[in-house]
Parts: sequence; structure tokens; C-alpha cells
Amino acid sequence: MSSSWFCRLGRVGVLAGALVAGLCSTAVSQQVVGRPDETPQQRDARMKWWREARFGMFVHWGVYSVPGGIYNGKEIPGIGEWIMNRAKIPVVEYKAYAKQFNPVRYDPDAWVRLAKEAGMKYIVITSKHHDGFALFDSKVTDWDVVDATPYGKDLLKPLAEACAKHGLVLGFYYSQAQDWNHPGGAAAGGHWDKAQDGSMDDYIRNIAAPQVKEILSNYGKLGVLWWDTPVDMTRERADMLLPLLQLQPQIITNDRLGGGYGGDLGTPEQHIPATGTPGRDWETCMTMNDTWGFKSTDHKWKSTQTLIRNLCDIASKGGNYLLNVGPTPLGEIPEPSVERLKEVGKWMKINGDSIYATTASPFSRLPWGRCTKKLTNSGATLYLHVFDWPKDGKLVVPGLRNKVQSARLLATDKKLKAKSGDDGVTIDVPAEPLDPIATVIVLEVKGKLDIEKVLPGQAADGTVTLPADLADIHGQAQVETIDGQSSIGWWTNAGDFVSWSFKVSKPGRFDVMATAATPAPSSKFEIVVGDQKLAAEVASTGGYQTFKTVTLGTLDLKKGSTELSVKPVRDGWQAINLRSIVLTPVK
Ligand code: H79
Repeated sequence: MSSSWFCRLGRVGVLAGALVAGLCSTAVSQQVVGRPDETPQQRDARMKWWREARFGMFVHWGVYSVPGGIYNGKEIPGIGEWIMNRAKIPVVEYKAYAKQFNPVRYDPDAWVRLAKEAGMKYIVITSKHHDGFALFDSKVTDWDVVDATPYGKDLLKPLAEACAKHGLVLGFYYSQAQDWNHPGGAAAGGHWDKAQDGSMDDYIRNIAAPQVKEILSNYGKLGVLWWDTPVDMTRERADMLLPLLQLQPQIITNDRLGGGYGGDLGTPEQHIPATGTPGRDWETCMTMNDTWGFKSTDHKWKSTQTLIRNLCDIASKGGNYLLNVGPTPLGEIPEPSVERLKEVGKWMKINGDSIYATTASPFSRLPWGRCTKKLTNSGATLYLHVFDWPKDGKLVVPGLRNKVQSARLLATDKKLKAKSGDDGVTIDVPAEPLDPIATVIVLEVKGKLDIEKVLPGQAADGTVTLPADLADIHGQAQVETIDGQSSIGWWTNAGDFVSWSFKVSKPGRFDVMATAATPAPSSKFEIVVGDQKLAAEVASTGGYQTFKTVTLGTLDLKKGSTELSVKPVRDGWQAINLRSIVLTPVK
């Protein structure tokens, strides 16, 4: 499976689905940034502000906020900004919603202050989404806020001014290949109305290209152009848009233009990859509930804890977090979003040093949380984000061999005692965390980072825990993290297997348990340790995200280094998501 935008996008909805795997095989695999004349040093300079920012606000706003998920009295399933497509609303009927788009409570200064209070450094707003409606005054169409709504004023101008005033960077999202209202723009993403007939090439030439020129010309200096989505974007079509970027030479673009252009950023959508991608910048974009565009019936808000831990998780992998709000047709950011952003902001005010301008964790995994780092002249500053506070007052940083210069709590500057030992560095911490969501400890270490990979071992009671993110993957399966929990997914190929190496100090007989999820009626595999093979099976858990822990049988473990593999059985394997294998001593 390639790592194109569509695969990563598709993972959310159809996790481990063969459908998406099929679509991916047609994706362009060879990608170029699209800036042949730029040196790596110039590129680093261009990316600097973005790499230091780490946290931004995504805004999805448009006419779709008027129906807000309801059409003809019925709730339309799925993301709100897709309502026109999902409900196959005729063009004329959809356009009528614009008459009710009158955002008299729009206060761009307040939006920018909120983003700033949350600790966000940039804002990316939908200048035009797939419904083709422009939030700006476009000269090439009447389907924009100035010509089609009672409000009648450009929405992007005052936002650009507010960003400049408060020192935030502004970026524009632009849907270049899906436009359900301009002829030829719905060639790719579905087509249900004669009014959509037309040539996609003409649409790109006469609507998309001139509009991109408008947004790159009329709103001052921009930080980001966020393309979405490259459906049916050939190299020829992309080449009608790419040269326009010269209007904003410093602008950063994502990997969704299409035509084989990878741009500056990877864009995992609605998920956090299991590991970062050294050498390739990336940004996870994510909703706070389950929709991008406002949907009146969506109350599935993520907790502040999830949002803060996601930010730590992403920073620890070297990425940025672009967190979405979906304002109402009156121009208000929904109150649950405001509350959460303010809470995230309180955490960032205290702990921002552990996020901004940091780089990825040097550890492959930490049992209690996450880590970010800054390299210094004498060594490194490690920021330890502790999610699970140690009950015994000792925080072990496994495998860290560097000499510790100092350890302190970031929030209070209180010094902590740290000692190097066989396991790594052990820090004496207070009995209670300062913040149960994530307490940050700052560790200053000397010299080049020296971290030994520590094999999992047995807990005091003899239990061995083998989590997804410590597995060695043999094949195409992939580890991914959802809500801070990692699992091995995309395991559609029965030839793929996974294994773990670990140390056994107290040998004996062990119960083998798996925490797994699958919608299939059953999936068969075997657990292999040396010459022992345990036939195993999990029954449907109801879905790829519904995890259950099942006991599979028993195995004997000998003292010393051990390898355990999970291998699909060709006859009977169905894709599962595997979170962990746990071995507990038989009493
Ligand atoms: O702007 C947000 C989404 O509207 C947009 N990208 C983010 C940032 C996006 N465009 N395309 N996709 C996401 C792919 C999603 C396809 C789906 Fe569907 C839309 C899955 C469910 C609704 C189309 C309709 C495919 C299945 C049903």
C-alpha cells in the first residue's frame, strides 16, 4: 500500500478495508515537492516558523453550516460539509441556503484571540470547500459570500487583518478538484445534477486557477496553502495551479495538490501516525467532534484530556496538530469548542515550552507518556510528558545513558532528584501529579543523546506486556495511534506477521491474552514461541475500533531472550486490529 493522501485519509472510515487498499494501488507513488530550485537550507528557512509553531487552528466554514447536517427534516449521516454530496442536493436548492448565511455575529478578532489563547500559532480557513462557495469576493463567480448572501462582505479580509494584528500566521484551504456547484467541478467526487456537467479542465482553468490567484494576491502574506483533495488531479491539471505559488514564494503547501506533487507536508487526517517520518514534515488535522463543518446534531466532543495528549503525542513524533472548529451560520465558534480551546490554552501557558520549537522524541516508546526534545550546546533538554503518574514516586526513563545535569517540574521549577542506573534514569517525583492530564518534567542531559533500546521485561508479578508500538512488523501491516492508544492495523494480508523480543527472568507457564478488534465473524492465527505453536482465534468484537481482551491459551516461557510471533493462518485469517499481547503467569 502506498503512503498517498488517500490511503491515510481512508484509514479512518474503512480501517483495514480492502476497498481502500484497492484505491490506493492506483495512487501516484513517486512524489516531488514541486520546488526544484530550492536548496535544503532555503527549505529549512522557509519551514522554520511552521516547525516551531506545532499547533494551529483549522476553520471549516461555509454555506453547509446553514443546513448544519439536516436536509428535509432528516439527519444526513457523515461529515457536515459533505451534506450536499451525501444527500445529492440539487444545485439550485443548495444555492438557496446562501440566502440564510448571514454571519452577523462574526468577530474575526475574537476568533484570532481565541486561537492565540489556546496556544495556536496559525489559522487555516476554508477559502472554498467542495461545495464551491467562496468566503471571499471572487471575480470569476457569483457563488461567493459577497454576491450570494445577505451578509455581502468578504470574510477573509478582516480575518487577515486580525491575524496580522495579533501575530498569528494565516493560511487558506482551497478545494481545487472537487466543486459541486461549478460546471466540471464535480467530475471527480460524484455527480448528481445536470447543472454540474462540464469539463474538469475548463473548471480548473476558469474557476480554480483564477480563484487561487485571487486568494494568493488579495490577502497579504500567507503562511499556508492547504490543497484538498487530489481526486482526478493529473500532472497537467496540477500544473495549471502550481506556478501560482510564485505569488507567495514563502508559502508552505501540503501533499494534496495531486499530479505527483508531494508539497511540503504529509497530511494524516483524523489520526496520529504510530511514528513520525524523519525528513518529512507532517501535520495531523483533526476535528474536535466528528464533523469539520458545523453540524447541529454532533455532540461527540473529544475531552480536553484527549486534545492535550494528542498534541503531546504529535509533538513527540515531530508533527503539527491542526485542530478544527466549525462555526455556525451566525459566525460563532460552538461553545464546547471554545471551552476546550481555553482549557488547552491554560495547559499551554504553563507547558508551552515542551511543545513549541521542539523536535521528536529520541525514545521509541515510553511506558508512561511522551517526550519531546531541544538540542542544546552541551547536550539536550528532554521534556517528559507524564500521562500515567508513577504510584511509587519513581519515574523511570528507560535506556537513557546520558549524564543528567538537572531535573525539574516545568510548572513550578521545583528541582527533582535524578539517578542513573542499569534501567536508565530514575527521577524522584512528588506523590501526586501537578496536572493529571500531562505533567511535564524537564530533564537536562549532557552530550550526544545515548539511548539503549530496552527490551520489554516482566513486571514484578511476572506479567509480560507486548504493546503494538513495540512490535516488529513483517509485511504491510501498520501501527497507528487513535486516542493515545496504538494498535496494529491494515493487516489484510495473511502473509504478514508481527513479533516481539522480550526478556524472561521468571520462567514458567503463562496465560496468553490478546486485546484485539475485528468486525469479521472470526479470525484465526497462531502464537509462536520457539517450537511451541498455540492455535488462536478471536470472534467478532463488533468493529475495528471495538477492542476486547480474549484468552487464547497457555505457553511455556524459558529464561532469557525470547521472541513471540503472531502469524495469520491462511485458511481463516480475517483482518484484525491488535493492541497488545499480554502473558500472565499461571497460578
Ligand atoms: O475538509 C475536510 C473533509 O471534508 C475533506 N478533508 C478534510 C480536511 C475531505 N474530502 N474528502 N475527504 C475528506 C474524503 C472523505 C470521504 C468521505 Fe465520504 C466523505 C467519507 C465519508 C464522507 C464520500 C462520501 C465518500 C464516502 C461517502
